[in-house]
Amino acid sequence: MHENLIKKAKQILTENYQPGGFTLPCKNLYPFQWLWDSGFIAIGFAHFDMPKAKQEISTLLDAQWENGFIPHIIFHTDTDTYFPGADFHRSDLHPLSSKKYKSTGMTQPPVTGFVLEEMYNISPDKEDLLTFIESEIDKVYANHRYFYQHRDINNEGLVYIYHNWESGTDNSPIWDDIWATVDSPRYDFQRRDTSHVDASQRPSKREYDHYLHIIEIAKQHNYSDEKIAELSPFLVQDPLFNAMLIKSNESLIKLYKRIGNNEDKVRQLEQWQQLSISSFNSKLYDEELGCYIHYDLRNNKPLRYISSSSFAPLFANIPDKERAAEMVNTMMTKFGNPDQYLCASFDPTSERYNPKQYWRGPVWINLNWMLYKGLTQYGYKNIAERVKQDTIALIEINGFYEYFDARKEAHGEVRAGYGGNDFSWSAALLIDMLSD
Ligand code: 9WN
Repeated sequence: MHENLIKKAKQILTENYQPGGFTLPCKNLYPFQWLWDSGFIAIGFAHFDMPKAKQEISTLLDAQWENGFIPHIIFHTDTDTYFPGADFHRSDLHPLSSKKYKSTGMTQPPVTGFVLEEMYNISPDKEDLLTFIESEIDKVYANHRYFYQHRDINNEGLVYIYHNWESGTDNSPIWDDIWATVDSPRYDFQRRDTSHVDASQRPSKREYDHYLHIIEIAKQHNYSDEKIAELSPFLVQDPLFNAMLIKSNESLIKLYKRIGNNEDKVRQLEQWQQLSISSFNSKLYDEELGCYIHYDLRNNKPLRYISSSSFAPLFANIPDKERAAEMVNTMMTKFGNPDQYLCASFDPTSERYNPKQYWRGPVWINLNWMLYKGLTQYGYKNIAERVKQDTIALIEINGFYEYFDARKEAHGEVRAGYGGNDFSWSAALLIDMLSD
């Protein structure tokens, strides 16, 4: 079943793979290596080309900074078809940045730990994979140590992000509340994304002003974590980001135990994990909304909106069974109407919902993949199956787009897949879902 889809998905990944040992998220639109894309891509490759899956992760970790930080974009080439590029980000300002690669000075959701575990589970040759994991796992551990040392300013086990691009959900309507507090300059710059993709499917010019403004502040202080924590107008505890960290902690614990002789690291990870899960549950859960939400650390207030990130904690085993039931109820009431594909990226009943624009509403395959896994884990087999079938349908009808309209009526006569086409993680994660 779905042989043609799988064949096409493999072809996309193979064609997006680059001589530098990494895979483009999407030709033209995203011409470098991105952190969380690489993780998802490695899971896809693991099913049919393990050497490429390993190479993807090794290249990513090779760009790690001396303090354990892993950047969100690694600029492997000088192409100027993406804005803002290496010359704008200036990772060289940070004293501990990579001397080998130019990169951004911000990160993305820490997926690498659980990606190693997924690769291990997929591989028929466990011994070979364990050898590979042994060679890379300490770098991932160092990355987690970086987060707990530098991004957890209240020592509560919850790390902050200082830029919307760190969230991965770049222009979520949740950030509107933050932008309303920021008086960013109006910059003069030439965008590249809107020459590849219809502007109505991308963030606005004003939003880009904010994005650049935060980077300017960080650069003025050579990307010092302490200064960023003090000065960035955007300082958020994001449930998706923290759930990824927690999920990856869990994977590191399991993998270190399998490798053996790493008791100190296991003990440290377990300590982090305990604090993180307990604070996550006490601080980020909104009883009234029945799901997890973001917390604005800069302005000290919860951001009370429902997005697909609100349900990602299911993937990381964070809620207990009772809470999981509440979350599923919220999800199905707000996002689960039969005339909608699961799962919109933002609350379809909100006035901020936009079904065509990027992270303001469309369905994204990486979030669907996490939800599928999370729902399965908690025993919601039927809803998990619906997420899977919706994912297949969206790709079958439209192609391997970056994001999709959640409204069923929008599909058919016209294409309702948006953003970039032949998008790598859509291909990679479909391969994984279809292998189940
Ligand atoms: C900025 C690469 C990345 C994804 C993000 C997605 C988009 C970049 C952009 O593309 O962000 O990082 O230029 O819009 O929002 O999640 O990692 O696919």
